Amino acid sequence: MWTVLLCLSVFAISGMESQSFTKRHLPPDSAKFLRYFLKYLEGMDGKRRDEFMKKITAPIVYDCNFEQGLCKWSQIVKGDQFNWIRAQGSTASFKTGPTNDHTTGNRTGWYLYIETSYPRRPGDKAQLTSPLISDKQTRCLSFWYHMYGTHVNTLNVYVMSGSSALGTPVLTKKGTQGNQWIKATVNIKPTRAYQVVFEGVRGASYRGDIAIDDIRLSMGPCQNIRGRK
Ligand SMILES: [Ca+2]
Ligand SMILES: [Ca+2]
Repeated sequence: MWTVLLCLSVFAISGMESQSFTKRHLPPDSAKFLRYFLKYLEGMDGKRRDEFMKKITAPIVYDCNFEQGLCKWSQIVKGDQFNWIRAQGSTASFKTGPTNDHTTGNRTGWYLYIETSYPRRPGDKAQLTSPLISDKQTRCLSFWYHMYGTHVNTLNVYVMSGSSALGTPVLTKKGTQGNQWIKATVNIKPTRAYQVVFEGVRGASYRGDIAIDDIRLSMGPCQNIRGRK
């Protein structure tokens, strides 16, 4: 029983990413749980403790809902033709793009999209990259995409490693998928340092907006849960 409670409180604590953690952040009873938890750790042998800590502190390295900005993602400025745009609500054109972001489901939420109106031309590409990830941990890349419009072209995801060439996409979605957010997951099993790159490709007309939201790169393989919203 205590183990479950302690684990739960530590999960909650480890979820407070990038916040400096102090006692005042804890609900009243959690300080007690923490004391028990530390005792519990003391009772473990070294190897078991290391394994346990590894499991419960497995970080979500990049978890971006675009509510505050691009997080650690950045635009590629060389080799593509345009940039992803951070936006709220509907895109500028009728019958293409999402109505709202995925995180909040309302007009206050932000997402990224490619605007395919003039002056964009067929085949123009916009690329977005993660920082270099240099450990060799298996990770699950998950994200939500929205591809709606009569001339939606392609969303590619690459795991670029070892050179500046993008290589073969690890995931490709083509054509309109309806006016809805859809979840995608991809396992990444790196053998060397890599960057994840999202690429939106413009189709034949302005009705080709492609949006992404809630990108996560979490530790461990994907749990294979798909969803729609
Ligand atoms: Ca969002
Ligand atoms: Ca660009």
